[in-house]
Amino acid sequence: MAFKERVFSGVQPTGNLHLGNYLGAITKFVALQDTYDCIYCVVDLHAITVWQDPVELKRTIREVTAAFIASGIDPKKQIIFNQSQVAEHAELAWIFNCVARLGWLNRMTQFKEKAGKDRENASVGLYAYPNLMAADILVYRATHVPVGEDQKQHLELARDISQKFNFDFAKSIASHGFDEAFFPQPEPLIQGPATRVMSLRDGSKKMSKSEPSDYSRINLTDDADTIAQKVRKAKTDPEALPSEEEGLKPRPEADNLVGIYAALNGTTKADVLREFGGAQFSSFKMALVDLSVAKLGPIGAEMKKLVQDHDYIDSILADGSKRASVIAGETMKAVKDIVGFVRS
Ligand code: AQP
Repeated sequence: MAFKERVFSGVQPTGNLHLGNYLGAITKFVALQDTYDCIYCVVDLHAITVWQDPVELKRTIREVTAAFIASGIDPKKQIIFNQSQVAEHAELAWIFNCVARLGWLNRMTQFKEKAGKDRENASVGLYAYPNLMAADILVYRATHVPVGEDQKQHLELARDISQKFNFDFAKSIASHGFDEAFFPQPEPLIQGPATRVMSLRDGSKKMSKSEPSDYSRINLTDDADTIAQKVRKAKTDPEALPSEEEGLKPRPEADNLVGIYAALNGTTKADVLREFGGAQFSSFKMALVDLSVAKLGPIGAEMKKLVQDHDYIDSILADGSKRASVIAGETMKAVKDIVGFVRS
């Protein structure tokens, strides 16, 4: 059976959305809506794998929704919803908890990084996070998943879970009229010059919502002055920019800023170096400020406006959840039959 092509991806409502989330994920979401049916999810169940203040969580769920819309995702054409409103995500995740192997989860580097030294004190949810992510994707039998580079390993795990489910239940799948694999092998879409945007303070660390220093990231809601300050203070080295990409290799901070410029401008690092090769950082940073403000300013302003309108945002999430539930419900019915549950 050929699978219907469908895009799924999610963003956690865990704090300030930043340039990494925007370039690594959200801009891709926007581009893909022209060619695919897309489902974009505010993954609030993932968010609570680490403690979230309930009042703040509600705010950030609405803020991520506002970011999707302000960036250009059409909520009428595509589905935008929050994960906790579609119970099938958690239901399928349980089944995947029974399919995935401990050894697979033990290899997940994100758990190791996030749990840190205090592993015993991490939530079980944080450990099982990749199984829920597999369920998010596969409950829609999605075929394409745009994500940043940091999610590559989790995507590979989703593919392993899909394959093992199809293998373990092959007979039952066939007996229920599915002549091939029940779940697809979801393809990660990780492309372009900014699949891993690094901290502005340290070119070896990913730009991240949970990094304590706000100067490490550009938030989507930062105003022009704040963006300018952060770019000006971004760590660099004393050399001029190289003319060839090869010259960026030993210079992570320069590489990062060039990648950000290229992604914001819709070009490549090579194009940026053709224009700025030999320039000092002072002049390159000025150009980067102008570009960042021009691209992010209108999105931040629209987000701030949209997020005030709870009724509008909540109606988008309610409508999206209803439409998502129809697809997820169909998958879960079939999964229950395949697994051998009795249902009425
Ligand atoms: N620095 C990044 N560069 C490129 N892509 C990134 N993404 C995140 N950081 C970068 C991509 O954004 C999407 C949503 O991410 P998420 O909210 O689900 O969680 P995350 O990857 O854990 O993001 P953060 O900001 O780093 O959060 P914390 O600090 O809580 O860990 C994903 O597609 C992700 O790849």
